[in-house]
Amino acid sequence: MRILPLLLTISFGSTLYAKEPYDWQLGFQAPSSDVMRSVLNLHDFVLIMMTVITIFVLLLIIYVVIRFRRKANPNPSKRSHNAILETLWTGIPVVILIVMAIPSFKLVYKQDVIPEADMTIKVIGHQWYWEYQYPEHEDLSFESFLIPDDELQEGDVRLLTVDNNLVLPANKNIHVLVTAGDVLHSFAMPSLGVKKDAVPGRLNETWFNIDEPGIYRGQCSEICGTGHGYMPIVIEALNETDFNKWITEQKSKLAMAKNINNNIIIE
Ligand SMILES: [Cu+2]
Repeated sequence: MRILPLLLTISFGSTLYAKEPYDWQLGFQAPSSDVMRSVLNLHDFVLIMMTVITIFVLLLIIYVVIRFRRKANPNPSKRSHNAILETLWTGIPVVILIVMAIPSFKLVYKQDVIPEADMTIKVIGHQWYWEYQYPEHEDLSFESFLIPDDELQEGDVRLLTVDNNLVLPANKNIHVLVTAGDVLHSFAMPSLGVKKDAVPGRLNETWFNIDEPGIYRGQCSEICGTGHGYMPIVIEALNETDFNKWITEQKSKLAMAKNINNNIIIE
């Protein structure tokens, strides 16, 4: 269990495993994918290294300030080189950097290489809403807009609730194609460890595998204009059966809409 969220939970009484930001939150959201757990592990590892190095340097400075002050050391040494010391203070940092680089590259590789996908979803950023397409499901697609403050229902999270959630299956490798229709946006889901730029005229790709069914909230993370703060991303993860049921429902709705349109054209 991560210590910082635990302490914060004790001090502020917030929910530990919220997949959304909570009041007085410091640090990261609870991870809900394997990639995000790896990100947190690397972060914790680097944090420990940083802390140890900073304390070591601080102690060294305190020692030097006291030990070599004018009163304690009236005749300073004339020495200007020390081969052993210089080798050490070059060599040790190199070793530290290598120790940090290995897990770091492993993680970059893990995020970048998309495992065999169970489904593909296409995400398109617009000023200022998201569009989601399910290319494997008869071109099913819909838009997702923020619910404004005056239309929020009990239990809705302000600025993080939308009319149409991005519905996805949990425990599946989801291949995500990201692009934009107008300006730069960024598809970011903190609890899944995903942040991918949405660039007009270009298709970026990423992936995630959601641990368990639930609601996950993210936001556009690339300043894209005045509505940038008003285009949240809400992922609703369902188990396989519920997801298949949802897909079937959406498809029949789509077919009905197509029929109505055709009839109007024929008439
Ligand atoms: Cu934006």
